[in-house]
Amino acid sequence: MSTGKTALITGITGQDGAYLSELLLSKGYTVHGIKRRSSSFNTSRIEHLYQDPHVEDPRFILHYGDMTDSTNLIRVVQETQPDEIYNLAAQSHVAVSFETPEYTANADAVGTLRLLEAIRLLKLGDRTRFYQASTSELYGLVQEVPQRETTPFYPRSPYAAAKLYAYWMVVNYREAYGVHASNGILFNHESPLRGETFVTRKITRAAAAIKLGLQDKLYLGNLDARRDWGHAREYVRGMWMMLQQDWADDYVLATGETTLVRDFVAKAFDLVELPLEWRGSGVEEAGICARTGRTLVEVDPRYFRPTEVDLLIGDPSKARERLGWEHGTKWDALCAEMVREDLIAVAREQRCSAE
Ligand code: NDP
Ligand code: GDR
Repeated sequence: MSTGKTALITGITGQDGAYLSELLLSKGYTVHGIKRRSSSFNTSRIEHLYQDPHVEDPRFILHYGDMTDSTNLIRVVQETQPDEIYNLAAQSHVAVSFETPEYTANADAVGTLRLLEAIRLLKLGDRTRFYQASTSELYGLVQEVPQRETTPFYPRSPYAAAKLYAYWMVVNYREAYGVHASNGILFNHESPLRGETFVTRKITRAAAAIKLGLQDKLYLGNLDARRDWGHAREYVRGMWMMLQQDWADDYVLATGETTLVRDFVAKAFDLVELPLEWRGSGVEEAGICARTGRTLVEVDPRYFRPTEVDLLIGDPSKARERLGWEHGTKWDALCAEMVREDLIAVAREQRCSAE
């Protein structure tokens, strides 16, 4: 049943866009999403939500667009007149941002400004609430642990620097024009829908593929980085909660627990019954299967970043106290869910290629 509320989601085809769409549809929203034109399908995460546009009063509607195209964004905002905009679109891969710094700035930094300007130009400031997908990458070089809303920022990548600009534009539009605009400073959140080149999914997919005999080895970069990993489904609920408050504000969403990349790898391989022993150190480090003696994990310096974020651990107290937000899934349960889903997905691909 419709609540009459309308949301516009940029980045609807991504991990968070898919979970947020499900959440808002379940709450009776009409959901509009901006998707990029692509030469191959980019809607696999939201296919189950697709509605034939010919049905009467569709509640899930996609529009072509791009964060680098102001006129497109203004037109879509004007046509949809959203009560809530969730700006999730971004070139979101930190390592890729070192290769494409200018594009990352255009999409992630100026793209956010374009949307805020659309709200201002269309005089929607009294109606439209705005959520910005800010990030724990803003903290970068460790200044304080755990990191909270008041911790100073020190971005360590073109991605983080672009997100820093977006963060401050959100604060500025809130203060200068009274826009109900909030930053969610979200720590890493993962799921079976996570992109396959982010480290958790790369690991769980490789563990499944090695177990099923489709891959020999997993190559990784820095195994010593620590991340605060939560479940994406729980984090999109926090995004929605921020926009239901009377006053816009900025909130950290995190679990408060941090884990080494190396430990996530070990857990995933344990789950597929290929327990690892670590040998060597630095670029020589390798994960050897304790049962067979086979080398399953190697370090490849190609995956090192020019500047790294060594330690992320967030303090979600403000979100807990003011929003009532809680996370439920711990990193090892998250890892288990991802491995389970990847075993199913890889086995399905194996069957298809055999047919
Ligand atoms: P994904 O990479 O899974 O999704 C990014 C989305 O943005 C995709 O829909 C992508 O489209 C779209 N997109 C990329 N560039 C453009 C562009 N130029 N114009 C329009 N759309 C574009 O990211 P997540 O879902 O994981 O993250 C959502 C947001 O939250 C991102 O802004 C990310 O930076 C931020 N974030 C993520 C965290 C996490 O741990 N997941 C933590 C903190 C912040 P396509 O499918 O065509 O590529
Ligand atoms: P991150 O996530 O950079 O934290 O950004 P990612 O999973 O890419 O890296 C996490 C850590 O793992 C190390 N690492 C590797 N990373 C990748 N991708 N591939 C590897 O082979 C590999 N080996 C080791 C990385 O060096 C890093 O330390 C994510 C994104 O979703 C951002 O958009 C978001 O803002 C932040 O999380 C919070």
